[in-house]
Amino acid sequence: MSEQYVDEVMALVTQRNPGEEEFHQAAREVAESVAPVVAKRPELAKAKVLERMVEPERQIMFRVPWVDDDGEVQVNRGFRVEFNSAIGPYKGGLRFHPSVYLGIIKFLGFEQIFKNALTTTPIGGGKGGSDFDPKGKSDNEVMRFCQSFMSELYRHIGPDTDVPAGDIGVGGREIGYMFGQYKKLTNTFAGVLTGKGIGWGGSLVRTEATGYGLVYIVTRALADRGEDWNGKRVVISGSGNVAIYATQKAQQLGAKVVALSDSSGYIVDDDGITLDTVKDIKEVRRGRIREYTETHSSAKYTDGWQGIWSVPCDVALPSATQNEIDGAAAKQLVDNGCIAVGEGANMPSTPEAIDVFQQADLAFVPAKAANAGGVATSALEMTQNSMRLDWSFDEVDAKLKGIMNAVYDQAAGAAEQYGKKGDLVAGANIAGFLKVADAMLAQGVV
Ligand code: NDP
Ligand code: 2IT
Repeated sequence: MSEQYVDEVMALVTQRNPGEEEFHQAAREVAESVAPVVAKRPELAKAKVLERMVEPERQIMFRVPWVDDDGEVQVNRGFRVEFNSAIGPYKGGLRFHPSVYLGIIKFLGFEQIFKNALTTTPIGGGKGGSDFDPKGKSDNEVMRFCQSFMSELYRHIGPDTDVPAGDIGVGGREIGYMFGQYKKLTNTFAGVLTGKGIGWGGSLVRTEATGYGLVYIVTRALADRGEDWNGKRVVISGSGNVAIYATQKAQQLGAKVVALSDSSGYIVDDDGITLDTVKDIKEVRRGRIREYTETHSSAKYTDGWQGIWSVPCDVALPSATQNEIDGAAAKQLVDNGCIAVGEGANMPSTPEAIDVFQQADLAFVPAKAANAGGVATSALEMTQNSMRLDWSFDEVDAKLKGIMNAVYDQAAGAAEQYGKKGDLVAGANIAGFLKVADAMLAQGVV
């Protein structure tokens, strides 16, 4: 029954969404994990819960015209996929990257449903973005783009409807420009975006949250094996928001982070990465990771981002983008003695890579659990906006830690309950699915 059910759901997904390979990949993984659960609960099959979940409640695509610094008209495409609102308003980031098309936004929006359910906070799933490339654009160009993007998006979102945030290419600067435009168009000061600046509705810890949360949950996975971070060699891909704050927390807990990357290449510093240098290059100057070697003679730069997985490490935290670890890279990590992998990025491991990790029995914390700290802290920002109160850094950090523990417990608990002890991929998918599925059953066929 299970295999046939997966085939049926996937036939629907592939027919309806031709060419959207990343979405097919994300949907197949969830279908395979939850098929045995649906088999045990016929009411879920009868109500076609998964068949409804793979169809977004609403998809918006729009033109984003803007004028560059040379006076040329540019046209980009904007997206917002409002996937599932069974347990709360649509919630999820916006990605600005030239590779963005509907299939990327759909895989991200689909995964967001289950991730958000795991956070224990009341948020549904959605995602958006554009094929706009912020790299090399002036601040004024980014502002004009963000204003044009929001000139359409504003009519679809709201603090109780849909609350976007950042993702690749969208950080504090972009959220600021979009918030300003939303406020101007609607004449309301609303908690309609998260990741806002401190002092105008933002939450302390939101900037750090995804990276910190990743390290908190991997701490649990390590502890289950009698291990901790002390003295561990850590390789982290990317050098953006997630990678920087994962580095910071891992270092605070005694680990030695030896490698970081960007889409051009990677650096290795066996003395341990000096994070202030990376923050200056990436956050202040918006430069390239290669520049690190200009001030650190102990470091070596290599062209090409894939090579980072050949760097021997105890813990790997892929925190750049989807499908960045393939089967061969996973095998290299395992052969070099890696004992734990935590996915900071969304879907960074291919299905073949996940197979390699699971066969090797290392601690593998999948993205829906591992990077849930960012969106969880976004939900805490929404709470503070509703209360018109600001919590302290320590208060939010303590709540984030509590949530990451709860995410881990739910994923590990569901895995054990459904006969897959230690399989956090199955556990996270099942626990997230059941929370949303039960809400959908209660709310009828809508
Ligand atoms: P940033 O834009 O801050 O940083 C992205 C980093 O990844 C950059 O170093 C970038 O390099 C690199 N990168 C992006 N695309 C590619 C690519 N195709 N190949 C190689 N490297 C690439 O994004 P975030 O740190 O916010 O996001 C990183 C990952 O974490 C994404 O998968 C995102 O979906 C996920 N995530 C983010 C959350 C958040 O709160 N921000 C929450 C949960 C998950 P370059 O500068 O060269 O492009
Ligand atoms: O993938 C993600 O969870 C995010 N990019 C964060 C989403 C959010 O709403 O904070």
